[in-house]
Amino acid sequence: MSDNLFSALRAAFPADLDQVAIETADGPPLHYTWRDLERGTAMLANLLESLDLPAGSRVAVQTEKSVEALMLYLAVLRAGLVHLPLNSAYQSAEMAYFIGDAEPAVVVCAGRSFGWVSKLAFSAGTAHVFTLNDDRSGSLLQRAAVHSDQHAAADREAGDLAAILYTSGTTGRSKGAMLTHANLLSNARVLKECWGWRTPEQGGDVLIHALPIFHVHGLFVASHGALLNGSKMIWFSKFDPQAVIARMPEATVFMGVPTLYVRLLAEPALNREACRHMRLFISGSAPLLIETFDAFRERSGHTILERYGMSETVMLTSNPYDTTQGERRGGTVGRALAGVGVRAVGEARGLCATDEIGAIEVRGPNVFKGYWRMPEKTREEFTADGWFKTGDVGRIDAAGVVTIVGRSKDLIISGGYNVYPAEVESVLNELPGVLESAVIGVPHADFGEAVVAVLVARPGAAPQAGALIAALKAQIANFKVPKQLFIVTDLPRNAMGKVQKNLLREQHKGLFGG
Ligand code: MCA
Ligand code: AMP
Repeated sequence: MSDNLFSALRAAFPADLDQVAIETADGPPLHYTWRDLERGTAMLANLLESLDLPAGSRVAVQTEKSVEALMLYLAVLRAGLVHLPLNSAYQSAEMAYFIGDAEPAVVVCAGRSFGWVSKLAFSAGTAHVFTLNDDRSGSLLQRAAVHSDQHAAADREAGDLAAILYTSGTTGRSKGAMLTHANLLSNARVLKECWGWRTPEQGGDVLIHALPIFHVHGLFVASHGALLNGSKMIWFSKFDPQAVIARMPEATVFMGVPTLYVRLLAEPALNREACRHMRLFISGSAPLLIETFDAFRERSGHTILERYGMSETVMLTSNPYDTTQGERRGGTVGRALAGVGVRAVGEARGLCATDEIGAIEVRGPNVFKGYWRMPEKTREEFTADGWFKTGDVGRIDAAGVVTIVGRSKDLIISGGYNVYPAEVESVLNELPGVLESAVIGVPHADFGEAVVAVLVARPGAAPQAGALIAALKAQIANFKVPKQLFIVTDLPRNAMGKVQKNLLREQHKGLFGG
């Protein structure tokens, strides 16, 4: 019996394949039935198989969000290949790194980026570059159209790779987290139970899908949740708070990063009546402020369920769905999911006492296989007894409820996207007139944290903030670009010469009313 994740998702499709599986919510509505997903993924999988790729080949995808892009992901699984999703905001230097490191056999990009992406891909040895646009045009679908709509999913073992997700490194290179079919399926099954997904026989669920599909939250947690339950999705290619609220009367489940909740709250239309039909609101990817948690309960009558995870581990903990098992506590991320181990470890590597703050370490069937072609780094991130070091700092109470209080990794989470200061600093330091820089995260009312840069000019140079921002925009994804940039004479340093980012954060904490 094959352990291909696609086969498990396919087995959960409803018996009546002519029901609507996905309805698009922006533009004229398109209705994709379960049969459309079955046939579309078969044709794409047959196209991929016709390329005769070696086992374990990577398929790198940088496109806008579309149902076809989701089908491509499913087809990659179905064909037994490895999916490599990339943020559509990545610029050429970032793409060059990912393509060079992952050496994908196939790259799929938006038609408008074909020129530069194909150049990068072909020079890195990629054999096939296809285009896929969000209006269903492009060479990928054209080529798939001539293939059969029947396809037997490739046999895959539980430990075979299903996807690689790049997470930026705190120092140096971005790391590709290798996730297996079993990592993803075990997690999806646990979440199905934990969040009480209702099968069609139980009245069914309808998910509002408004997150990007190049990260764990939108691609795995949200899509797997609906697919494994045979539930319909209302599909937004971009988050639009007013439009999402307008569709709530037809839906039951919504998943978002905290910024989406902040933006929903800014809409007067968000009220109990609008949320009457909803069953569950889930938040994750970044800390949900208690103010947002409280305001949402007040306005909607719903208590947001916060959970915690990582690209390397998929989901780790969750507040309870069933409130007879405890209340959903704002500011906490709940208990370890079934089968997942979570512990807090102190400075001297001893286990923390109840409520004592320590480094969070985890293990379980959901924990990834290692970093792509980085055995050393992989070893460093696991303890001798096999626990993965998350880089998050937290405490665990007597009931096992986890509270994340900070991070030991120098990481900014802005609107649910991770930004590594070291990466932004290294690009900034190369710009003309810049001697050195420090990049920090400061509270931001909308994004949770915003990126801010403080830099020192080279002697005799007078770099202009506007020009530096423009230069950064050409080199790195827009969400990493500092929202403000300060030019100073010196960076504050401690006796060891290390930049005191805590002082800079304190100095700039009021910038964005966070
Ligand atoms: C957009 N901008 C941002 C961000 N997004 N700036 C900082 N942080 C951001 N997250 C800026 C752009 O650079 C641009 O600026 C301007 O906002 C408008 O861009 P646009 O794309 O139109 O923005 P938007 O549509 O309003 O997007 C905001 C968003 C989006 C909807 C909050 O960022 C988003 O979908 N975030 C979700 C990320 C996510 O799915 N994370 C899950 C990771 P300019 O005009 O100056 O260029 S998975 C994960 O972390 C784990 C494992 C987990 O636990 O889930
Ligand atoms: P990523 O590398 O994108 O997978 O981001 C994973 C990181 O997001 C975790 O290590 C945490 O720092 C953070 N994170 C995810 N969910 C939460 C949450 N509910 N509360 C606080 N931080 C979170």
